[in-house]
Amino acid sequence: MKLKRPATPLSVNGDRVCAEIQELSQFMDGEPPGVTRVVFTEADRQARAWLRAKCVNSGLVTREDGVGNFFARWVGSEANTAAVGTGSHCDAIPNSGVYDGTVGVLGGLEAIRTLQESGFKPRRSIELLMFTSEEPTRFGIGCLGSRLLSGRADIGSIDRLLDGEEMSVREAARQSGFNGDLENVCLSSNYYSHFVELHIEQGPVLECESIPIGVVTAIAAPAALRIMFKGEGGHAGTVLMSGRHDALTAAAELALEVERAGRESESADTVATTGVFRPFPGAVNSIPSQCLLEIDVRDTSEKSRNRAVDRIVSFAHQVAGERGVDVLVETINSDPPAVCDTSVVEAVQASASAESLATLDLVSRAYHDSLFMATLTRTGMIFIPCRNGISHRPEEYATPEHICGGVAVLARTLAALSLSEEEA
Ligand code: HGY
Ligand code: MN
Ligand code: MN
Repeated sequence: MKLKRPATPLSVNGDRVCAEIQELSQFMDGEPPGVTRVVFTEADRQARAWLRAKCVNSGLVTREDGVGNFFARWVGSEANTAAVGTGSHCDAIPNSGVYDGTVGVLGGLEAIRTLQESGFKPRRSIELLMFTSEEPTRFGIGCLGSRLLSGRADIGSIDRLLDGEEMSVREAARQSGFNGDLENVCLSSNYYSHFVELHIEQGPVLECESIPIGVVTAIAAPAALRIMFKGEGGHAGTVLMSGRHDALTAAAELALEVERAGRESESADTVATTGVFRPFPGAVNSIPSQCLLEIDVRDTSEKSRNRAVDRIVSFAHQVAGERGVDVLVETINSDPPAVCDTSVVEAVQASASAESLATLDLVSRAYHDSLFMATLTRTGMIFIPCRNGISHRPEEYATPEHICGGVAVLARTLAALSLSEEEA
């Protein structure tokens, strides 16, 4: 597809966008240096208000849906044709970094302002999104907002999700000023013609190869399990070893099997992690009567991912039988991988060459809201390097130069897609 290129030269205001990324990080729960910003907390509400004001100041038309997905639209000359979307998330897992998600939200705003300031006139509207709850921190499932928005979420199962205080998604959304109407979050299939997300790579490849722009070709398939072992518990001093049904030791065996399932997979892309391990009651002189594990399994191939999941689940039942404990297995999510759309991939590559920036095609091992936007419209992602590939940690860092390069490529891509004739 030949894309018309915006004729105008672009200059990104790097000081502005980098200052805003730092400014946004001040809205946090907990203490620095790590950033924690859980969905629908006070820090999240402050960050949303701050972003909304920025977008209104840039002349964008803003709105929020029932679950808090935020939209800021630069209306194009053909306001009724399918728009071009860009954006990411601002929520942050506990004790994490400044750049995960925010580079895509504030980089998207900067790309729009760069185009505005260059005199570019969009044909299709260009719309910035900030998705609600990309991280699984509060409700246990990732990409909550984009799942609903793309129609990939079963509303009944979303209604059954409860946070640590037994609060539902709807109730928490209402407490943050949204109407909690989940039924009307889903967008029609012709709402967007394309979607592009700018994000830090969250891995080491671009930095190792000294390449400033990653062109994402696919997004790995994530699955998450919640497994609860229930034993008898009892007094640590009076219950002899032979009579024990210890939930924690069963869980410990499973956690090591999770690691083996990742390591021994026939696919080098399989990763398996026990991220949550919670014994109960957690007293030194009490044999754990329960132990909860939350397990994250991914691969670029859904088949390999499912093979690892099946191995973990059957081991859980086996070890429960051997140790005389009960086990409950729940699948939190099991999502297919996404393949990025060739027209968006081409647009990103052409934009990077217009900026004389080298590119590398790569697969995203992290999941993103683009995983679900890809089920709604033509979708692609632009990665920039992050230092030592570190993410989800306070040391997460992206240089101003790489941020500006990513924004410039995003701006050109949005401009080109806004002028494209491709139907939604
Ligand atoms: O877990 C992920 O892949 C994303 O960073 N939420
Ligand atoms: Mn993340
Ligand atoms: Mn992210």
